Amino acid sequence: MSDTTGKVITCKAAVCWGAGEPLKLEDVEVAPPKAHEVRIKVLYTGICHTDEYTRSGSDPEGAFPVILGHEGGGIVESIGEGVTSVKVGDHVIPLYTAECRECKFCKSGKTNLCSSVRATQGQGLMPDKSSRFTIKGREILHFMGTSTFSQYTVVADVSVVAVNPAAPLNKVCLLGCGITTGWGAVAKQPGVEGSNVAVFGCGCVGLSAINGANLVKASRIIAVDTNPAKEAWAKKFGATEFVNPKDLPAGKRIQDHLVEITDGGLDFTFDATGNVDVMRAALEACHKGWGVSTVIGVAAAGKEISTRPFQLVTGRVWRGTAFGGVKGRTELPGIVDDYLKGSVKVDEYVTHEFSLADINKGFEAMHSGDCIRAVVDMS
Ligand code: NAD
Ligand code: DAO
Ligand code: ZN
Repeated sequence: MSDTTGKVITCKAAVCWGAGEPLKLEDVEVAPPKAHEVRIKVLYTGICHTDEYTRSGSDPEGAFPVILGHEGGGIVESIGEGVTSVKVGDHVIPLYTAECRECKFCKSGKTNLCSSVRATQGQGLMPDKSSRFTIKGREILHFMGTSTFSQYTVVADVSVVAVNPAAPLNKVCLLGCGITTGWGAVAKQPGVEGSNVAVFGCGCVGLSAINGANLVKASRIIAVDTNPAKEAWAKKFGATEFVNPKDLPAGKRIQDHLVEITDGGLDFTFDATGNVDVMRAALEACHKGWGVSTVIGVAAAGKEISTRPFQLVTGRVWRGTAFGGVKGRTELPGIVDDYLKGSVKVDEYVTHEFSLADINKGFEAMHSGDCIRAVVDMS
């Protein structure tokens, strides 16, 4: 038991007060965890596009004021009554995709989505419909059930997993979203071994999908990105080829080019751009009869996907995945161990590091085109 157990902790947090505003460093009060809740001292957090999506006001359902952040790593400071999933002192990763192991979804064996805290998480609240964050008595909302842009955060016990303490948290915090998402989307997709694969978008998520395709021994891994600087990145992560759609002859569509160079199309394609036109191209680049295209990217509000239905009638499959289909509490410790053994890349994604005071520079870096992931030191 620490000397802060049961007490309100006042600490620094980067608060988003409104859409489009830079985050503001504030003294925030963090209440002790209630039953089935865990208070975590956050040591590091990555910045991911979903944080920016809400900060910039692109999410029409984004609510303020809020403490963003969902790619974190820290140490359990205290636990509420009934918590058995973690203990004080554990090194943990908060999970924006909970795993209760009791709901219809968890028990289905068909999905990693979990309904246990879904409704309140979407409202920026803890399961009892209240917040643990205040500033001078004013309630501040949680985000994605994680809020890792605070030096202390409170999460539901189903939304956190203990990992090997030998793993550096300034790296494995990234397994809380982007890396696990890309890796899982490929590694958990049956049939990729020996197949040809195209990954559209070579950011953190796409590079991780490429790494996953390499690990499961896909025969051909074609990376597609409009940024020429991503060729070197893609090849470093295992791509066998790189195509920049901008280099194609005028009027030539990327899907037609890919179908030509693969004798009819890809066995598997993955969208890691969030662009709905790219999602269509990824589907239409699939081989007739069996090609499977997975949407990983999150599209801007109001966007819709389309293709000719004949693309599906003729045997292509269009699917999607959240958090790579990974069940966080069950599978993330093993992924951390695979990282420690050297099979899953993590360190390689960290291109920028910032202090909490400079967290807004991390958001600027994300728009620069040369940032794969920025990690923020929360101390
Ligand atoms: P990122 O911005 O770092 O990478 C996107 C890449 O796509 C960039 O390299 C960019 O140059 C490239 N790109 C942009 N337009 C393109 C085009 N027309 N053709 C080819 N390449 C193009 O983003 P990221 O962090 O890798 O995330 C990728 C997407 O995945 C985002 O939409 C993000 O919101 C989403 N995401 C989804 C999940 C999930 O669970 N499904 C989890 C994390 C992130
Ligand atoms: O269970 O209904 C649900 C929603 C689950 C949300 C999954 C979020 C997937 C996209 C996350 C984007 C990046 C963090
Ligand atoms: Zn569940």
